[in-house]
Amino acid sequence: MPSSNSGQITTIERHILDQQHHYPDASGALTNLLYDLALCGKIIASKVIQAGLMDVLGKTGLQNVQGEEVQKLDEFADETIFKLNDHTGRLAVMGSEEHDEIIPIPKKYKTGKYVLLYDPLDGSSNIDVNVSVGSIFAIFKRKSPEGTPGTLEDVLQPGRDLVAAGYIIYGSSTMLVYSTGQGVHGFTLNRMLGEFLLSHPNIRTPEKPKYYSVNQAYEPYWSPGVLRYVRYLQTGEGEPEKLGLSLRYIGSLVADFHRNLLNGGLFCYPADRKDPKKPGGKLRLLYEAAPLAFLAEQAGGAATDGRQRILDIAPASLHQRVPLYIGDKKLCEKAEQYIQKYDGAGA
Ligand code: P6P
Repeated sequence: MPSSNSGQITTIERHILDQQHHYPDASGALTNLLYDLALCGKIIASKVIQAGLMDVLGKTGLQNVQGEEVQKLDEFADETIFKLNDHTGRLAVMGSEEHDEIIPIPKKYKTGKYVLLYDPLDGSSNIDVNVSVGSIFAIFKRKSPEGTPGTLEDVLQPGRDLVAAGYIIYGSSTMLVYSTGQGVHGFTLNRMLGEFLLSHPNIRTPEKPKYYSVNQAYEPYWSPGVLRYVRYLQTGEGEPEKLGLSLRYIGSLVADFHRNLLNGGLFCYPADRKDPKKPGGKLRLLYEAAPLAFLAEQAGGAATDGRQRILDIAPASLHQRVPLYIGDKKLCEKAEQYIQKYDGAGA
């Protein structure tokens, strides 16, 4: 249950500023970048809640780099995040699920010391049926020299080097959940005030998981290790007692992740043989798996691709996909054990 935080009212701005005190050499750029992302969340939320009323439903007739139909809200969210961040002088470069290549800062603006990666509206196929969707962001420090245009190398960093990550979930309420490496904190948007207020300080994922989340329809395409692992999630084989997990799968990553973060559970999108073009599963490393893995670990959980820690994976490309097992730490470890045992050393 969200904490009343002993009656105190803490806005996200105040909280971000307080977080800055942990970094004596902080210039305030990261603080302001997080403010700007909170504002993006408010703007996108204002459109998402009207989705049924305004001409923002339906398709644009365009396809994104993933070959997926681009929903109008996808475009709006992508443009909002870009336009609020391209001129601030805080970023060296951006990367978005909606753009094939990295997005340079327009030449007329100064570049800054941070790199922003984002999935502007993940799960957008659910918008028309009123299922919660989310924006995911990941922030690195640039590696290329200050004052020069950002590069692909600035973007292709392992998640362990993240300085901040978070998501905004547009559901029954709009929440922003973020971490700068000092724990995970959740804020709920008070629409009257137009403020994100601290509602979930220091989120820790529960010791006892309640749910497992997987698209069971892909079972015919899983490896022996994955099959045995999912069977373990269902039966608790080898454990002194049943795991007692329920299956919950919304098909919207942020919604599935958020529920499991708060109530305890394991989300997985394993590698499968369903689509030869996506042998590593569907989810992307840089702006989905890695930022959520950062949060999961900060909240006492874990995230693996079935063989290694997500945060240790060095990205080879902007839209690289990875299998993802994320949430309860013990269940993540079990995934690696089953895959190691039944699929061998593998690639
Ligand atoms: P599937 C939504 O399209 C998404 O990218 C994630 O939000 C979600 O977890 C996943 O795809 C669902 O994929 O193959 O189960 O429909």
